[in-house]
This record gives sequence, C-alpha cells and structure tokens, in this order.
Amino acid sequence: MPEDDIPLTGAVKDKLIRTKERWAAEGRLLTGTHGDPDRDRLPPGQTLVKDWPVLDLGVQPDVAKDRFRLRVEGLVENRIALDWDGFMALPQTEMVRDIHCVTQWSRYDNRFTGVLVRDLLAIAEPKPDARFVSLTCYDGYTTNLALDDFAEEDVMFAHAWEGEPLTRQHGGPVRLVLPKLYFWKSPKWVTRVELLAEDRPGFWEVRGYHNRGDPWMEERYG
Ligand SMILES: Nc1nc2c(c(=O)[nH]1)N[C@H]1C(S)=C(S)[C@@H](COP(=O)(O)O)O[C@H]1N2
Ligand SMILES: [Mo]
Repeated sequence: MPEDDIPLTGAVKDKLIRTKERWAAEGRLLTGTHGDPDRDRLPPGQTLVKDWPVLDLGVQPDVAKDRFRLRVEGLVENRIALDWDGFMALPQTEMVRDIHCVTQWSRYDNRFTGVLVRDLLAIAEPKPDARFVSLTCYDGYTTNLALDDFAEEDVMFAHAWEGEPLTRQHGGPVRLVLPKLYFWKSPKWVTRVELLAEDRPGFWEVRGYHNRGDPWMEERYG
C-alpha cells in the first residue's frame, strides 16, 4: 500500500473505518437541512472547534523532504514530477479559510501557505477530455474530485499552517486544502494527481461517503 517505500508508523484503524462505514449506511449525523454560505458561517450539523483534530486511517507516513515527490499525470499535455525544491520554487500563495469535517467539526480562519492548484494546472495543461481527478497519498489513501472543484481558485497544495511547516500529523510535508468541500476531500501526504476522463471513487467514496461532499448541502453520505 505505501507509495515508494516511505516508512509508516501506526496501525490502520480497521474498527474505526468499519464504524464510519456503518454510520454512512445509517445516515448518522444528518440534520436534513441545507445551509446558506452567504448567510451562515457554520454549515448545518457542524460544531465549531478551537483546536485542530487529527483524522486519518491510523498510519502516518514519514515523508522526508528529500524523498518527497508530487506528480501530475494522466490526461495532461505536460506531465509534472516535482521534488521539494521544485515545489517550493513555484509561486507561493497564502489563504485564510474555514474547514469542515464530515465528523461534524468545523474550524475557522486557518491560514495556509502553498501552491495553488490553478498554478500547477497552468503548467500541466489538462487535455480537453480531462474531467475528474484522483489523488493518491503516501499512506495509500485516495480521494476523487471533479476537475471543476479541484481547479477552483482557493484550492491549494499547502506546506505551511499559521506560518509554520505543516506537521506530519496534519499531512506534512504537503497536503491538499479544498475548503469548499468536507475535509476528507483534502488528502494529506499527497504524492500523485491523476487527471481522468471517468470518475474513480476514492477510499471513503467507496465506503458510503458522498461523491462530492458539499457541507452546505450536507452531502455527508452517498
Ligand atoms: N492521506 C490521507 N489524507 C486524509 C485522510 C487520510 O486518512 N489519509 N483523512 C481525511 C479526513 S477523513 C479528514 S477529516 C482530514 C483530516 O485532516 P486533519 O487530520 O489535518 O484534521 O484529512 C483527510 N485526508
Ligand atoms: Mo473526516
């Protein structure tokens, strides 16, 4: 499962994964309402937290910077394979965003620094038939996105949070931050981006989670 023999610590939390799968099947946590992002700051059914919870499959890859690679491939005119220096040499952007996890916590005003997906896609040049994206991580986690969601202006490969390097537990060296969707759509320890003509549901998406995950529509489960 691990990509490129990157060392992992911890054990996959099979029981937790099964519990979440059952919750999805039962539709737990659903309030049955929709929110209005222009009026409310907190999406329906969410609770505000001050700390930043850690959620993953239980294994946390130890990705040394000299082993880090970020690849963009599939339906692109120009394949990209960045090492750490190449990634850091791209234009750097800062953004402050709220994040919303499907397990009901939301956290306001997170300041992230990194490379905008837009800037990366401008180099890669998606082919006309590219409509979906599959992201693969060093812990084996995957998730899928519509290319339109992935290419929105505030989607970022982040390497810093609040001005400090992103910690390993939160996905360092590099994670995606896609604030508009539930946070399971923001993979940690990401290493590969594949542009596709057909959708390819990821780890949680094949376990009952919604394919898109808009917190305002409460798209928790599929
Ligand atoms: N590689 C990887 N990325 C992942 C996950 C994971 O298990 N592995 N979990 C997802 C889920 S369900 C959530 S809620 C967020 C949590 O990010 P955090 O631990 O930084 O809060 O990461 C997402 N990205
Ligand atoms: Mo999550």
